[in-house]
Amino acid sequence: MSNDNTHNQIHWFPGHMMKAIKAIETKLPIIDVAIEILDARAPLATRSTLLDRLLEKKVRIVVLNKVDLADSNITKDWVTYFENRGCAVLLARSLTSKMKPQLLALITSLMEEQVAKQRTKGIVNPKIKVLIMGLPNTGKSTFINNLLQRKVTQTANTPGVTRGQQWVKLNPMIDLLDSPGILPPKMDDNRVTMILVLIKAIPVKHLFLEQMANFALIFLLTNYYERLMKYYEISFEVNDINETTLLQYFTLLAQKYHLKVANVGDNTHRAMNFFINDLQSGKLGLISFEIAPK
Ligand SMILES: Nc1nc2c(ncn2[C@@H]2O[C@H](COP(=O)(O)OP(=O)(O)OP(=O)(O)O)[C@@H](O)[C@H]2O)c(=O)[nH]1
Ligand SMILES: [Mg+2]
Repeated sequence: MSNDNTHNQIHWFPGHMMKAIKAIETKLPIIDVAIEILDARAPLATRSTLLDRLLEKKVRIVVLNKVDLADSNITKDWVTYFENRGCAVLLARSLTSKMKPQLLALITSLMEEQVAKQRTKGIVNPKIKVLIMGLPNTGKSTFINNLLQRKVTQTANTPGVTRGQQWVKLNPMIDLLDSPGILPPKMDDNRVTMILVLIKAIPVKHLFLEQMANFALIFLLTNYYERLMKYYEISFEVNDINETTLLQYFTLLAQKYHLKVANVGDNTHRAMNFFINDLQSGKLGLISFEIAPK
């Protein structure tokens, strides 16, 4: 597999992202709680450590979102992983389950002391300001809409939808700040880049298709072999994974599903897109891309 061009290919750090980071930085002095929305399928790849130092003194909550797409056995280990590192963890299915009661209970218990302190200082109605942050497309805006049970922020399955910050009132005490997705300025790790493209935190570039499809196929052959075999019923000798055998697999996939186009060379490209779509839409089952380190 050739990784040579990766560094030239990923330069996705648009101007609005730099602005987003600066905007968060300027708001931090008034923030009490920072909620990091991570994709449950790839919690480390979607964790930005960029603001870690600035967030040291804040109460922090990790939301593992999209658990409805992730491998539940693996998700369990991630909960332990983050809890062992002193983070409060919330599992979220932001499209389908109401998250407000759980989040309110968590914020109330984590902020109990601070709120009591404010009251003793004579503040009758203490306020809690909560920052919602995370990589593009992890579901920040959907999570907020879920909490409010109405569409207060715009959402879509492409990265970079939210462009500006927006305050939303959760209850008389708690204000939430939705912010645009932030990415680390450089992505040196090819594996992380591929995962981020597959979960749509980074937009797909045409250049990537083959690299992305090969990465995804090798990942499934290695981690979800039986499921892959059962779904497409196309055999693959796992001891013999190389560029030729991978391409052969996509050729067979194109044949099996009659993915014909006039230009013969494009058949495999159609098969690659088809395969990636199946993976992203959950047809290949619940999949996690990262396993929690012990
Ligand atoms: N299956 C599933 N999809 C989700 C979940 N939460 C969000 N989504 C989908 O993920 C996509 C991105 O959601 P957004 O809320 O726009 O993400 P965002 O983090 O605000 O994205 P940016 O504003 O671009 O940074 C949308 O297609 C949502 O429907 C979830 O828990 N499960
Ligand atoms: Mg958004």
